[in-house]
Amino acid sequence: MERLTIMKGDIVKIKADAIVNAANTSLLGGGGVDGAIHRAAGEELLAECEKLGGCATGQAKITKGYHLPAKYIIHAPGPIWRGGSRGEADLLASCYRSCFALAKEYGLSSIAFPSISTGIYRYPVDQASLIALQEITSFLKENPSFQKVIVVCYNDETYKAYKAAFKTLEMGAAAKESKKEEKKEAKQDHKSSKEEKKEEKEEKRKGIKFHAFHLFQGKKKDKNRKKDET
Ligand code: AR6
Repeated sequence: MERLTIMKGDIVKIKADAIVNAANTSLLGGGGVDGAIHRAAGEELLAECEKLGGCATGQAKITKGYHLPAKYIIHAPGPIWRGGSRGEADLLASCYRSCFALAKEYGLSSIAFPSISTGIYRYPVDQASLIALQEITSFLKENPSFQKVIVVCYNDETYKAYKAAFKTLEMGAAAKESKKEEKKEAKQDHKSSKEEKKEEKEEKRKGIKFHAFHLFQGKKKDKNRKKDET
């Protein structure tokens, strides 16, 4: 089973242990995916959210899923895009990490994400998708028992951006892997040439010994011959 799925669809229909809501810091609902989740989950969701006291950007809080097929909703306010130099990338990565921390704390094994911050908060989706997938793939790598992460893209543009980002990351990983292999081979070459040199040295040493032995034997014979002559 593929542990990461990128699909087009509506996140409120996804049956997973948790779906993530691209919320705002009040946690009291809004437009976009937040509005859709509150409508589908029902009024009880707002009642629970009112007790949470908001949530900082980059952090996450969890509620029940109420009328959703998902058991839980993890609410994560993403950063508003302000040009990219106001810590947006770190805050967005932190959203994903905070969601995963809650998923682990609650013993969940499947989670669905929307593309946090790339709607009303205007984060460029080509950049946001790379950050999202980087966080997701490294979490999956570090948590082999976690079963499934689904990225639910609401429109074509988002879906294409995530597919492209996935390819970019895959190529990056492949390049890293082949560099590692090259380094390993070079190390082995170096080692074997070292071994060859050692063997050569050993051969030479033996050769010298052999030569010395013969020289010695020759001298001994000469001496004996001289002795006989006298
Ligand atoms: N399923 C999956 N994705 C969806 C859905 C859906 N049903 N509906 C929209 N999207 P946005 P943000 C996509 O604006 O940018 C709210 O008012 C959408 O196409 O929902 O983080 C909050 O209260 C886009 O790709 O969230 C905050 O004030 C992605 O979800 C603010 O918006 C995120 O778009 C948060 O803005």
